[in-house]
Amino acid sequence: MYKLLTHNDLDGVGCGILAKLAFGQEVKVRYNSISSLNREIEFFLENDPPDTFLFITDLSPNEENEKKLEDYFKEIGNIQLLDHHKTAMHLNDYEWGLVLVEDEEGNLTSATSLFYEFLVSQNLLKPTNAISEFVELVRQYDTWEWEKNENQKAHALNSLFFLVSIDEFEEKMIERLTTNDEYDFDEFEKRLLNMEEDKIERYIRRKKREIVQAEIGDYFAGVIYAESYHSEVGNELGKEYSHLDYIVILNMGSKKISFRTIHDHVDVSEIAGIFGGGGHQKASGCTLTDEAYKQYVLDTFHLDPLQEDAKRNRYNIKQSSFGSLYKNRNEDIFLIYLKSDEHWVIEKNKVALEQTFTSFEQAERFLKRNFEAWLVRDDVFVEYLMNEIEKLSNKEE
Ligand SMILES: [Mn+2]
Repeated sequence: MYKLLTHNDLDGVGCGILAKLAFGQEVKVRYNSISSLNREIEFFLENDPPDTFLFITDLSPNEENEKKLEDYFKEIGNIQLLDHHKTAMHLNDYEWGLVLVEDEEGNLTSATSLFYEFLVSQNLLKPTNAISEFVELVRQYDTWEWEKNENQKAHALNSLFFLVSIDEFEEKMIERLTTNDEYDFDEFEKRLLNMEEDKIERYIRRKKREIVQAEIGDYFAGVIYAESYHSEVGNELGKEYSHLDYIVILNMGSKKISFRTIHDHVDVSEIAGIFGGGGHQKASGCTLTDEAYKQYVLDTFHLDPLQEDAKRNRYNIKQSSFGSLYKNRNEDIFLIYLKSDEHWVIEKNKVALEQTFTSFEQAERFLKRNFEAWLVRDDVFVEYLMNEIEKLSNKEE
């Protein structure tokens, strides 16, 4: 017999599907949240017969169970853990641990891609085009490579995963992967997925108007409440408010926090680690501890949301030689303009700030981090210019 303890997200369930393709009735699969894994490990160690081979994928045990697994392995063997989370690297010290964040070619791995390679190399699963494509879609979604590759199919696979139950998803995929030569969605799914994409877009649009900015330690964080689409919300808000170092997504119902960043200078697995969580450099999570609650909920509750930059302007645009006009909630007016070569200046209510900047991006980042200002719409900009001209002509008279 085999047993698989894996994560309850797309990547974790991808492993479950591969296990069932490889072992059929001979495998028991349990899908877990990060916190329920340790209970399942303890149950296995105490109750499962010793000829059961245990796989753990996409999740890692706590310190106590790490030791128990090592003791069990020394006595009986029959354990293999496969993971790709940076915060699990220490498990490579064990014979039963294989943690790989990047493969030899420099591609980011996922638990599903690692498990697939493992099963194929052990002759436990025969590779096919359909399975390979499915595994690659899961990998691209999980590592967020789909976005840079514009692989909508990978994103759609995750959307489908959330539209149906895990059981139904598993059943659909196993059927499809055993009968088809290529992986594809059926017509009904395609229509459903189009509607789902629209729904996600509307959800994100709303979240863009609810985010607050908080300075925490050395970083500026954007804090938002969201129950669904965490990766999509984190990514889109990260791009919209790129002056923020990372995005904090609070799910009060499940008392969980997700952290996301689009930047390379921040490691959100370290931030989650402060509260006992973990994950990847750009995506991580933890439970909402008292300490985290104080920092992200209590201390930010009174803050007003940020405002998006105007998007459809023709005149007031960024990096314009005339200057770009910004405003904040106190009705302060800011102008960013190029004074001389590589010498960008910020004027606050007509008075130039002391600091100057070598690029527009740096100036704007400073402005947004310190004053929470947004690019105003063309009509505000034009009104501002008219007033300026009026003042000038009054002076001349
Ligand atoms: Mn994963």
